[in-house]
Amino acid sequence: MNGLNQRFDPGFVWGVATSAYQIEGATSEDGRGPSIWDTFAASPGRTFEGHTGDVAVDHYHRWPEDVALVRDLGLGAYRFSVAWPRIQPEGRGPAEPRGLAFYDRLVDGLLEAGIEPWPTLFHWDLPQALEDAGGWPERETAERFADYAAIVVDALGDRVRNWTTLNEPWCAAFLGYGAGIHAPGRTEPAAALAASHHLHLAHGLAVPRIREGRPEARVGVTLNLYAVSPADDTGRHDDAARRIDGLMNRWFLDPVLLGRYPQDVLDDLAGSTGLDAIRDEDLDVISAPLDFLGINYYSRHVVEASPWPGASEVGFVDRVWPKTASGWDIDPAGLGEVLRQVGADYPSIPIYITENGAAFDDAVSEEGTVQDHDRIDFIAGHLAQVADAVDAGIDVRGYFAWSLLDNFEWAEGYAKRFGIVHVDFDTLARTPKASARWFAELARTSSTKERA
Ligand code: IFM
Repeated sequence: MNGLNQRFDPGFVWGVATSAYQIEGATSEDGRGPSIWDTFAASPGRTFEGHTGDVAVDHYHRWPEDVALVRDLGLGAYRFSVAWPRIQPEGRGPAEPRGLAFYDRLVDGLLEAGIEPWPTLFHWDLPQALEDAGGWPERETAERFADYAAIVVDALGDRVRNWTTLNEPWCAAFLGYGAGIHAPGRTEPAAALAASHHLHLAHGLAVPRIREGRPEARVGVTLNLYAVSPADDTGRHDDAARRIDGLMNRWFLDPVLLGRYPQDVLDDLAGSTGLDAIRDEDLDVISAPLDFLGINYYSRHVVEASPWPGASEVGFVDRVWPKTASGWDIDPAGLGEVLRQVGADYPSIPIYITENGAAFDDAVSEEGTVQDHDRIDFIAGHLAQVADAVDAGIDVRGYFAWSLLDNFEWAEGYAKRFGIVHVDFDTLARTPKASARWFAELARTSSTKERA
C-alpha cells in the first residue's frame, strides 16, 4: 500500500459508484416507463452486439446482496442514481409509488448497513416521453427535472443528506445530441448546445427544490473533467487546447460555479443557433450556491490544431501511451492537473472524486478469482495525485471508485468491465476482484490510521 493509507484524513469519504440503467435491469417492472436508453439500445447498431440494460446485473432484485458487498468491503458511502422513469414513467405528473418504494428500501438497507447513500438524480436515463416532446434541447425539460427532484427529495430527504443533481451533463448533451453515440442518438450540434444549457438550468432549478424544508441537505453536481494538453510545446496547438478545455471543462464549471459562460467559448461559438437557448436571467438560477463539486476523472486529451491555416477544427492525438481496455490513456498526473486547475479557478468549493476507475480485460482464474493488479495500479496512481492535491491545500474530501460492479457500459454494452466486483453476465454471480480487497483495506486502514 506504500503508505498511501497514511496520506488521507480519517474523515475522508471512501465509496463506490454505480448508476441505475447500468445495473438495475427490470426495465418494465413496477410501472417504470421507457427511457431514452431503452429506446437507443433497442435500435439496431447502436450498442455493442445489440446489448441492452433490460436485465443489466439485476440489481433491482439483487440490491440486498449488493449492499452487503459494500458493507463487507467496509466502505462508508455508496453513490447510485435514481431512475427518473421509475419515479415518473412519463417524465411528468404524479409519482409511481412502486418506483419510489424501491429507492426507499435501498436507502434504508444502506443506512442499516452503516453506508451513507449518495444519490444522483440524473444519470442519463431521460424518460422517453420527454424526449418525444423534444428532450433536453427543450427548456421545459429543465422544469420537469426540478419537479421530479422535488418528488424524490420529499420521499428520501429525511434520510439522505448528500444530493447530486446531474452526472456528466457534457456526455448527456454532446454525446447524446451532438455526436449521437449515446441516447437519444441525435447529431444536431445546435440541439447539443441548447441541451447543455437546459441541463445547467435543470440543475439550477432543482437546487432550491432540494433545499426546501431540508436545511441539512448538501447539494452538488458531478462533472466529467479532462486534463487537456497541446500536442507539443511549440505554441501552435495551444489554441486547440484552449478550445477543448473550454468546451469540455469550463463550459460546465463556469456557469454553475461562477454564474457565467466562458467568454472565449461564447466567442468560438458565435453564430451557433443553440446559443439562443441562453437567457441572461438563467445564470443566477444556474449558479445557486453549492456544497460540493463532484469530479469524474478518467483521462487526458492531447489536441492539435487543424493543419489548414485559419481553420477552427481541432484534432485529438492518439499518443503511444499505456491504455485501458477502453482505449483511454492512463494518465494519473492529469487528475492532479485537473484538481489544481479547479482549486485555482474555483477555490471555495469542496471536491469529491465521484468517479475514477478503468476497464481492463480481466482474466478469471480457474478458481474464479480476478487478480486485477492493473486496476489496483490505476486507482493507486490516481489516489496518490489526490493525496498530493490535498497536501497542496485543495479541499478534496472523498473518492468513489467506478464501479462497484461490472455493468452495462453504455454503447460498449457488457464488453468493458469497470467493476471492482466481477459479475458473471450469464449467472450474475458477484465475485470481489483483488482490487476490491485492496481498496477495502486502503479505506479501512486510512480511516483508522493503521499501517497496512
Ligand atoms: O460508465 C460510465 C459512467 O456511467 C459515467 N462516467 C464514465 C463511466 C465509464 O465510462
